[in-house]
Amino acid sequence: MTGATGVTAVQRGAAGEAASSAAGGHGATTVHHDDRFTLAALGPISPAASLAEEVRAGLTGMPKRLPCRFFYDDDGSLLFEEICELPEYYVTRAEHEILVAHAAEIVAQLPSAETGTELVELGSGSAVKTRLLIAALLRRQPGLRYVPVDISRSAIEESARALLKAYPALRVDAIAAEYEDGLRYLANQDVLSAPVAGRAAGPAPPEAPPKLLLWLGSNVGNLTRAAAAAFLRGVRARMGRDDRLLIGIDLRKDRAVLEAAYDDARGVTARFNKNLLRRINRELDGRFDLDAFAHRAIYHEEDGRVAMYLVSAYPHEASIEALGLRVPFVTGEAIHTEDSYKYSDAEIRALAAAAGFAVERRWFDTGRRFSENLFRPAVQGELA
Ligand code: AVI
Repeated sequence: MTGATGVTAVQRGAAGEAASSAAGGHGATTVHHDDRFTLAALGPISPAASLAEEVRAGLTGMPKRLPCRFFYDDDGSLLFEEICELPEYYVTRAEHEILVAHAAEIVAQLPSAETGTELVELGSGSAVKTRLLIAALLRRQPGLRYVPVDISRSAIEESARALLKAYPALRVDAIAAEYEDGLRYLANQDVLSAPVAGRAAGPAPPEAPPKLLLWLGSNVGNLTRAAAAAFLRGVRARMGRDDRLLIGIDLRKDRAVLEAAYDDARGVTARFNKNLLRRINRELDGRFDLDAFAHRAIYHEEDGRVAMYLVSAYPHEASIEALGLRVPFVTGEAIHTEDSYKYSDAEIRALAAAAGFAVERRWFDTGRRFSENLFRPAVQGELA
């Protein structure tokens, strides 16, 4: 187990909580809670476009679209948690089933290391499923360092508190940041490898324990296939030979099952989708009438993608006062709000190869709806 936290020194603040800034040259703010928990809140290095910019571009373009990353304000995050409990939304349950059945096997598959493995999670959220892997790792090593990377600082703090209470041998060094900023920060702190152009699997920093990186929940599905491969190439460039990536990927299946999963009988997903308009009303002084739009989920089978739309029920105009914008809609006109890509086995192998990984092992739920995939950095020549 490493004792190093990878974050810079802290100064005691008046409230008894410690705070520092400019860790690792990233303008990071570190809040040190106690000797088993640190949190580095990173300012974005290259800030993503703001809601205002995306709304202007997306609603003045043709066809109209809004990016799905804006679903997740506080209300949207709560609605997403509700979605995860819905009978139709099998994704969360299927992945949970896999981890309950196979966490021990997954952990046994990792290269053994005297130092013990460290766990790095992208998009940890409430970390419910992660507990199964934490428990499995702690059965084979005396202590564990867990590094969750999530944009929501409050979600990280809440889940870290619960995990530290449940597992006395755990330490948590959390990072509140966008994934890519978090990964860059970890490389700068020598937790992950720094990418070197043209290198196969980068040498791990000296004496760094091997990492198990987690990217669960089929979050990869909300990227286009090309963007998913590009993002994973960046992750791979920061992994050492003995590091592994466990990635949860939803599988292609019947249209009826998929469309119900994204258009549930209770209308929770519809509210989640319309929350985008509510958010524009609230944050940009928008005048969207939510009843003028219907929620639609359509499986585009050829692309293997469930697309969500908000469809105008009749001709009307919505204004967004903060942008000085009037947005006209004709009957049936759609705003495209999300794609959720589903993968075949061949598409998962192709994704891994395109990102410089080999698929080491895979696990499925009993209904074979979802897959958990252990990727390892491919060695030079392996993918040729
Ligand atoms: C977060 N993401 C993986 C979800 C999905 O299944 O694509 C988001 C979601 N959208 C509607 N329901 C769930």
